[in-house]
Amino acid sequence: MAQASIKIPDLGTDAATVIEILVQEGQEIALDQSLITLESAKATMELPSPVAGRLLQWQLALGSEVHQGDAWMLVEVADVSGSAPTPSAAPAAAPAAAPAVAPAVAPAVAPAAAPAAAAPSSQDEALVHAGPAVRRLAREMGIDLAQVSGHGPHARILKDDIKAYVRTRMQQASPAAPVASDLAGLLAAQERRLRQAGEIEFQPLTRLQKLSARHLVEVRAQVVPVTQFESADITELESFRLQEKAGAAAQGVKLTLLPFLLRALATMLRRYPRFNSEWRVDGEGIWFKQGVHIAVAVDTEQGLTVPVLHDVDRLGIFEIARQLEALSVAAREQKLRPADLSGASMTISSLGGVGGTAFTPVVDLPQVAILGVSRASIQPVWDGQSFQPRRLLPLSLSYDHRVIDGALAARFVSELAQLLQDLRRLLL
Ligand code: CAO
Repeated sequence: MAQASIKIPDLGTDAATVIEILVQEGQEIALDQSLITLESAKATMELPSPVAGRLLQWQLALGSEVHQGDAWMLVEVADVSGSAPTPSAAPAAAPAAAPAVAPAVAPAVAPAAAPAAAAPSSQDEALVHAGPAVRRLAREMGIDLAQVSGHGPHARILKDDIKAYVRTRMQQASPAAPVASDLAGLLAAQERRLRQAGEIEFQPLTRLQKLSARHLVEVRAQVVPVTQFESADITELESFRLQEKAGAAAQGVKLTLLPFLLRALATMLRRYPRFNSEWRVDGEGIWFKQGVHIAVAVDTEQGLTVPVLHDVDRLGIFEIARQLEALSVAAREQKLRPADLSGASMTISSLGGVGGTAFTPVVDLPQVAILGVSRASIQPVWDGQSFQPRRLLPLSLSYDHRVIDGALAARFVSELAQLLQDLRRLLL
């Protein structure tokens, strides 16, 4: 028997908040047993135990914000392989849930002041990963480092993260906002203005919605978005799908259009590596990724989540359909695991089941592109002699113009449309 201090693994996201603790100290825990529930900007997920043994002590608390590498728990284990035992337990993560979601504003960059509850605490500051130069810069600019998301290795905060944070705060500080000395003043002014127009009702956001709002604002401050539209003739694809649908159902597979899109997109990511890349945070270059992993936006009661299908380029359509179904059920039941949320090359956001002719999806940093899919419909298409009824699928490709230029994006999406028009091209 040995004691091991277990650290938080890669969560597939910068930070997450502990919203549920499922096991008591002193209890026996099994390998892969869900121990805590976390909520990040991407999803709610359960964190499974990497070891079997007896839980001696939690090293985090309900409401804590945790990152990869933070202390998680002390466990008495028979076999510590795969974990990182340390004789002295690391301190529990600081309870940072409130500052993580509260709109704290650094006085140096915005006219509005931070609420007292979100004032920088020296404990939070001490726990963040940042080098001396970055800490000095933050001090000079009056920025609370605990409020900044790090994008370096192990979520380390870089100078670029500070610059992005400042840009975000400046954009949030709307010049049209009422002048008030504190958040309470801003809230009161907003409510007064709203009441002048009649009855109002306040509805709180879920934690997932608050976190994803914060993430979206960060994305807007960094990505340079452009959207390229295309339509794919899926007449043959749709008749093939309908022909195979009953056979698939007999094997327990729900064969919708999406698995075909995922497979075609995976082929495109192999052919166009730039779409499977990531902007290096210092702005000096681009990282290219090897694996082809595609995230799919899934609508849940708590908000939008984006589980990831891994190695899609190596999977058949039925297997993709099976995994997609399993992931969307897990997302809706809040049973996603960190591995289900990490490593996406690109995202597909399909509104085809809902409607609409086109939209401009938001690139989900650190990815560089996202494919939006709207509802297919039958349209008259000129074949040189007459109009033919063809089923056209609207595609909206948003991309980060820092990494991808317009001609490349246009080529990418038109070749994708060709693939969907004739699936035999997947073999080429
Ligand atoms: N055009 C026409 N029909 C479409 C279509 C499209 N673009 N996309 C799907 N369909 C069809 C499917 O083929 C299926 O048809 P059948 O009933 O004949 O088999 C039907 O619509 C229902 O599909 P579905 O929505 O149940 O399944 P899916 O695989 O297409 O999508 C999932 C799965 C999880 C992505 C979906 O349930 C979902 O959550 N969509 C919302 C995603 C979202 O909110 N995105 C917005 C993000 S930006 O805020």
